[in-house]
Amino acid sequence: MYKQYLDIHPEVQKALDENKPVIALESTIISHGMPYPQNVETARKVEEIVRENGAVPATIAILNGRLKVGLTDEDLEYLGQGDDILKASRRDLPFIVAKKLNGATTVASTMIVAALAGIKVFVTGGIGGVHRGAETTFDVSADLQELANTNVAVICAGAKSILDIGLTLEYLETHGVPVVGFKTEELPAFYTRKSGFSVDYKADSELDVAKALKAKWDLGLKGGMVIANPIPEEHQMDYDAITKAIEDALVEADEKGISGKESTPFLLGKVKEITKGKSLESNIELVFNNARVGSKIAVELYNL
Ligand code: PSU
Ligand code: MN
Repeated sequence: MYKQYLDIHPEVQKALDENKPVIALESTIISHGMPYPQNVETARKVEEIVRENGAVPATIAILNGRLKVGLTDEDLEYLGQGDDILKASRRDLPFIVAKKLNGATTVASTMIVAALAGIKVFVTGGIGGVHRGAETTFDVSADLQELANTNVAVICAGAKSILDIGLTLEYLETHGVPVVGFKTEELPAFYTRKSGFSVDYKADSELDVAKALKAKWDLGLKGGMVIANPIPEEHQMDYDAITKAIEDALVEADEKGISGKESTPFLLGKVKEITKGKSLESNIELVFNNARVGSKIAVELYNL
């Protein structure tokens, strides 16, 4: 039934048919997570890095209501510049598809479409989580429920401290989602390698992660895994500076009454403004790093 809604790029379909590693990539990071033209440049470069590391990239988005798995260069350009691209999470999919609209997929909806296409590994920058103040706002990203239910591994750079990292970890624990540190005992906090929180397990290699994924899914334990890969030392931000920038951004979001799906894009934009663009540079570098590690994990997984 679902196949009628999917458009899988021929290169991606070929890799899937030949049982070769494919990496899913999201598009909210392009349309709502970074400014133009760095967003499109980053998306292109990430696809290149995935190829260099032995996998086939499949950037996912919704165009004219079609669930696209693998995009053309013009598609990427459109997602980077278009002004009619909705931020599409799980709850948005039905109407965007039925009304033939355009949508950039979040971690949650990228996982959904990846799973429909048979893709097991997904690389991004950061996942959504439990927002600070969620005890009153109830703002908990749908990404967490998706990680609980959908069999796709997500390689990211940890959780940003625009979120309540402690509560995000508690939520993931409740839902049985392993949080794995890639060569680290400490959960990275996106812009920095430090967060003050521990991961559940440290993986020493890509193969370690691949073996754990295989075991999880062989055992019928549904859901994904968070593989947290720290930003490279030379690209991380000063801990105190980024903490202050995030706190100022949160205060402004509160004063302006920003909530719901606008919250994450607003905070990312503000942090970039406050850090005079430095946070964007770090963001781009950590995505490149995740693409390298994620592709190698996929290669190991497909060899098991
Ligand atoms: N974190 C980032 N950049 C992003 C996002 C998160 O550093 O672009 C996006 C991802 O697509 C993620 C979404 O799935 O924000 C979470 O939004 P929400 O909290 O509204 O679920
Ligand atoms: Mn939210």
